[in-house]
Amino acid sequence: GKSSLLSKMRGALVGSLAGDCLGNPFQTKGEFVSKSVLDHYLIGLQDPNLKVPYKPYTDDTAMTKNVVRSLLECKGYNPKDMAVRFVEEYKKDPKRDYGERVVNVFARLNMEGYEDPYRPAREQFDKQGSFGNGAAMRVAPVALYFCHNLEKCLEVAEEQARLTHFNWIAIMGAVLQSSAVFHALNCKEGAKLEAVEFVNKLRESIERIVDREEKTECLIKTTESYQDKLNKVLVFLKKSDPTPEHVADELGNGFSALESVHTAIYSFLKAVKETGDAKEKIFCQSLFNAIWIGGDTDTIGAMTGAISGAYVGFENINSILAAHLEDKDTVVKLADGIAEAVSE
Ligand code: 8NA
Ligand code: MG
Ligand code: MG
Ligand code: MG
Repeated sequence: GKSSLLSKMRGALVGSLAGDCLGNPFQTKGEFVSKSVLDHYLIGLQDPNLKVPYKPYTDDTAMTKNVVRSLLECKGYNPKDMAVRFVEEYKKDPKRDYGERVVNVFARLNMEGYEDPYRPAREQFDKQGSFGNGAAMRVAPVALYFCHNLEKCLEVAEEQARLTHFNWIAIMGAVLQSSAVFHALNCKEGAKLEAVEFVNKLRESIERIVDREEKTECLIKTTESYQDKLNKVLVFLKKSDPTPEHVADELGNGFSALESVHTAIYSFLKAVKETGDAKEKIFCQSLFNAIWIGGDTDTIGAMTGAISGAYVGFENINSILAAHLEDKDTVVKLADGIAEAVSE
């Protein structure tokens, strides 16, 4: 019903915020955090007596908020408006750990006056475009806004990616992540989530996008890599105790979209399996899984949190934990704005 949709939308955006804020302190280059340290951290944040400064968000949330604002203000996708919002947000508040090279796209957009908002991204990296996960990390609101229309969700996920990321790897990552959030949001209440079924839906989304596009060598290669890795997600879900090193090696934990989106999907599905699909446990467990794998923990955390939050709903995200997140109330209001827009 209407209230469950609202709860799932809040869950998705607060979930993404939580993954960003809580994953951020654990970004690593090589070392992994121990299970007990991470457990202690996440359990501690659910203690009502703990007084600590709020956990700040990073680029992931800064951009996600502006995807929402643009969709709401324009009543749909408007490339120029969204590009302007990304740039103005960055100018207002640049110290949010943006990707090293995406800031060059912002500078060129600003300089060129948004005449063609896709051009700066297209010309980056010798016209190969960025393969970073920056287009996937911010895409959750697209799945929320187009929650009744998968075709449109995937199309806008693809288009918004191109504002900053022209490489198929980055675009496909945004498509895959949008599909994961879409299907988590649209899971029927009470129905058990089957990993194989969920992954098959993600495969179909990738194929839908490929069907509409010119079959360049790059697209074919990227698609194969994405589908192969979805297989690996299922293989890893069957393993009893994979080490974080092993998961990082095989599924990835880096800032390429192909090294991170699958890891977020795996972190979510693993939590569903580990908790026996117990909604009140899934969210925290999924963040645990994501952060434990190390590397780009804020972004993999944000993507994992968006999927699992959309699945379990806001009431299954611990409210004491949520109170530690910078700007949580703003994010809740943005989710409510989308819920209102889609029910009109
Ligand atoms: P991006 O487009 O700058 O790409 C991220 C990184 O990937 C950059 O260092 C690029 O140089 C590299 N890269 C991307 N495409 C190519 C290519 N075709 N050839 C060679 N190198 C390439 O930024 P983004 O928006 O995709 O980045 C998202 C990630 O960066 C997220 O993890 C986000 O949180 C942020 N991040 C920031 C920091 C920080 O401390 N500033 C640390 C980690 C991640
Ligand atoms: Mg970040
Ligand atoms: Mg960061
Ligand atoms: Mg990151």
